[in-house]
Amino acid sequence: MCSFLWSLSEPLHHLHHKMGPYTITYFGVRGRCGAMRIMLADQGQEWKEILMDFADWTKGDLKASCVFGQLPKFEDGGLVLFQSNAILRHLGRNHDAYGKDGKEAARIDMMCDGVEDLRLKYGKMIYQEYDTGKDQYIKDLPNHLDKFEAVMAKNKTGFLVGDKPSFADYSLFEVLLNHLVLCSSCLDTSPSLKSFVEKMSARPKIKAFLGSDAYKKLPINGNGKQ
Ligand SMILES: N[C@@H](CCC(=O)N[C@@H](CS)C(=O)NCC(=O)O)C(=O)O
Repeated sequence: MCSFLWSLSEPLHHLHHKMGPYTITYFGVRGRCGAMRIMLADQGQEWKEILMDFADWTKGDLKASCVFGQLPKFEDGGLVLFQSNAILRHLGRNHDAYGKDGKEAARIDMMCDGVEDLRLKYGKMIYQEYDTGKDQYIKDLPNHLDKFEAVMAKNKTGFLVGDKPSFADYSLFEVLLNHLVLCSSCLDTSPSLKSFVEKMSARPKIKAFLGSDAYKKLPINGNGKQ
């Protein structure tokens, strides 16, 4: 197990410490924490990381204390949360990234669930059928990405819903980064998604985070496939 505090390289007193203290407990991968880490970095929020190695995890003490027996675990002061999308929603509420009203919030939820469907398909391919299913997965990909392209193109602001990033945008952005590693040309026929990824990558705090050792040293997935 190792722990560290993520903050931008600026002196700490220049940061707005808005919420928290936040702690993420997870394995040493991007996995189901990629989106929340990018979101926290972009929001200028510090957080502490506790990275579990699998040997400690299989001893069982932490696992037994987790509501669903799985990580990530997220702590916001005394609030303890599990389920990565519930954590994203909580951060959406805390950091004003959940739409301007109930209707926008409902559409943001819908898009987050759509990203979750893609994340599950991607995870199944990576963990269960990488050798046999990767080529077919890449062939089918335009069919899945088209749906996000249509929403992004229709909204015209560069975000899925409203005119600033919501937690669903961070989740989509992170899943698209992973897909670009899988297939570097996968956004060539999705101009709105391509421009979305370019603009999100260029946001200064995201750029600093994606360029950091803390981010780069973590593999995307637990089995080393990508
Ligand atoms: N739906 C959960 C899935 C959590 C999950 O699958 N966690 C995996 C790692 S990504 C885990 O804890 N595996 C170890 C285990 O099940 O013992 C979420 O989104 O947080």
